[in-house]
Amino acid sequence: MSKVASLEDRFVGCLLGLAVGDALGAFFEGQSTDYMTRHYRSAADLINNPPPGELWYTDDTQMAIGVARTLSVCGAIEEKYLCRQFASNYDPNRGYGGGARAVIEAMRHGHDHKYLAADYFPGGSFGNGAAMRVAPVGLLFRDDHDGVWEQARLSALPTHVHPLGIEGAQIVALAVAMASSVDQLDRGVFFENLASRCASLEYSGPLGRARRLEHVRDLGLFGNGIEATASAVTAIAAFGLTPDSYEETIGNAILLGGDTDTIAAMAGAISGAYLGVRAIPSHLLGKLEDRHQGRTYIEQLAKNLYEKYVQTAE
Ligand code: F2R
Ligand code: MG
Ligand code: MG
Repeated sequence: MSKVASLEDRFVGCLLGLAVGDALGAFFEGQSTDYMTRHYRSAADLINNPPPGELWYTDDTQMAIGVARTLSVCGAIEEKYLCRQFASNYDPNRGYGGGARAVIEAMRHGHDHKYLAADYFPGGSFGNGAAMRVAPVGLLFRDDHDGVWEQARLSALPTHVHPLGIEGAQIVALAVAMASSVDQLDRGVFFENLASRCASLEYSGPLGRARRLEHVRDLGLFGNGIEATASAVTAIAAFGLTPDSYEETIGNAILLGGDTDTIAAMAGAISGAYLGVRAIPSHLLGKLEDRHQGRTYIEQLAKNLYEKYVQTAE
């Protein structure tokens, strides 16, 4: 399929695609695969019959807003500015992971958050919290894959110092960068570029298998958990399976159950970066919350990030 999305539409599609995937997935976070398949016949069934009421986003979008704002103001990850964003945006009702919550609360109270990030879990967190928020890095550094890799690492460090937590963020950021840069996805090149950058077999192995994925029934083999290794490749694989459909990509991700908001947030960001904002169903976009830092704010933030990209590229 040849697409007509402008680059600005892709920036907006990425951030709103993340928010809609997160907010729709949030209704089902923690449900089993069986529960999902008992209630929905297919991805289309879920997308066409979302739960009633507003789509309220979670920590995934709230932290991605902090990353996007840092990049649009600073032009790169600046640790202190990023931590201030995480701390000032923080709303504990948005469903944060336990380690992330402890680290951000330490930031808010001026305590030693770096110590907590390193020691709350042995070796640091390998949760998917760095991967779920990293998409804006892939957008701003889309022309520089080394830059994507390094900036994604820097964006992870305030909360996720474990190598697997960091590398999960790096592959999602690179997937966004590549998706935003091609009109026709070459799955072989896409997955090969991702796998060849990875230091860990935990990622390079599944990415190699995701390249050959043909049927949605096998998507769950990549995992549906809260660990970065059980979710980042899953999201990328969901996109690779149905690159021409935002609906199918996030619908299939959510039907897996488990960490539905986060897998759909990551898959939705990659899909939105590829297809542009018009690929997001308007009935879902219309239901996305639009108060403080809601839909209108996120759209403007994506446009600001695009402006920063244009200035940097000149
Ligand atoms: N936390 C949730 N969902 C559960 C509750 C939501 C509920 N609906 C509510 O409203 O309260 N979702 C969010 O958390 C995930 C991102 O988590 P993040 O930011 O990575 O946090 P954390 O705490 O660092 O890691 C998450 C879990 O991973 C395990 N873990 C991580 N590192 C570990 C290590 N070194 N050793 C052992 N376990 C480790 C722990 O179980 C952590 O709690 C997203 O799903 C987001 O949506
Ligand atoms: Mg969440
Ligand atoms: Mg989650």
